Amino acid sequence: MHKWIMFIVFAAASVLGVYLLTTQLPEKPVDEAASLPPGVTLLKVEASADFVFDKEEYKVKKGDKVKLKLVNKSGVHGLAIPDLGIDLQGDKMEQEVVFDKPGKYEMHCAVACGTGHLDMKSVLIVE
Ligand SMILES: [Cu+2]
Repeated sequence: MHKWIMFIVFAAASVLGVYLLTTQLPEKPVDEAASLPPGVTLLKVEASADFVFDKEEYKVKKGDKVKLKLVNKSGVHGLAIPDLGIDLQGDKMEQEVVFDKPGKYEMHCAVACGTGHLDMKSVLIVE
């Protein structure tokens, strides 16, 4: 009799465990910033199928060590900042950059993604 109760408790706990694993864990936001090396900040640029980046301008401070990361929310895009020699696309979607020259840099999509491709632009400001 006692064994049965233990078994049921164990089974219920297992089911609950599996339920929690399958339903809750994937929704947990991953704190990407926490995994960065010390002194490095994350600059995430999100591109979407409407041929836009998520911001019209991105700001960093001179001397900042930044992990620049492009995330394609939908569609296939790239991120190029020609004046800084940055070209993110395909297998290479992130790069560590030290911005040591203040200025305004044009950034644009690096992958011919469709009709709005040529308008897919944004600005990076190094203060
Ligand atoms: Cu494009």
